[in-house]
Amino acid sequence: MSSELSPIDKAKFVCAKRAAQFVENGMRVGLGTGSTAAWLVRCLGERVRDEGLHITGVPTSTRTAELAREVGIDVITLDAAKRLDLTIDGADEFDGAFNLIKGGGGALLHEKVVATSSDRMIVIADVGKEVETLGAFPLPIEVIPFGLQTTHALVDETLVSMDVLGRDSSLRMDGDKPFVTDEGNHIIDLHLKRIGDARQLAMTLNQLPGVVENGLFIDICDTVVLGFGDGKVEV
Ligand code: ABF
Repeated sequence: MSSELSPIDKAKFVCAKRAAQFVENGMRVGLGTGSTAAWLVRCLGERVRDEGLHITGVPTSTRTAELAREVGIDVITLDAAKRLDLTIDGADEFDGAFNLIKGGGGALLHEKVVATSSDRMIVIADVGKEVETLGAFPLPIEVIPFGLQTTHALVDETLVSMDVLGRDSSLRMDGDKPFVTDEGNHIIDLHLKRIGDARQLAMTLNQLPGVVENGLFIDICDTVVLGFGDGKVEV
């Protein structure tokens, strides 16, 4: 299958396939969202079918839940699973300390709740996601619909005092309407270019009323499985 793929898809496929090997029989596994995580779910489905692997999956989005069921993975809620052995998910950016920007796909809230309920988090990423300093990728924050414009203005004001290079922000749209998350919230993307102190920014953003969560994952991921366009994988 991998020989017909473009280099970027091959990179996503090979890291997902390698990461699927971390999953053992009986595990409760958090299943990420995005195109790389979709490869993971398909690879796990193959193991369920071909090796009789038995796992229960906790999906981080309705999209992932549908795909997991399609490929034969038992799906349960996080509350039913309580604690997870492992979460495997994609990312938009990761740095040398394995801190991440996530949420380009709009599922950051469920992704963070699931990842932090897991004994470990493995990120699967193509090599283009590796950065020296986070921030080139717009940082998503999830905000409640009530007082959306007021919260947006408060976020903009707050950015003025933060150690970042850019300070633009935009409400994520889906056609001519604001994008709606699985929790019925909206997303504001922060165009910061370079985030000097990611830990401080994450804490500050989450203290703003109206902000539910931000896409910075600090000290959550312990392993990155990196895929390259020529099919090479690094763990
Ligand atoms: C999710 O999918 C995210 O949090 C991240 O935004 C995105 C990565 O997408 P892809 O794997 O399609 O590049 O994991």
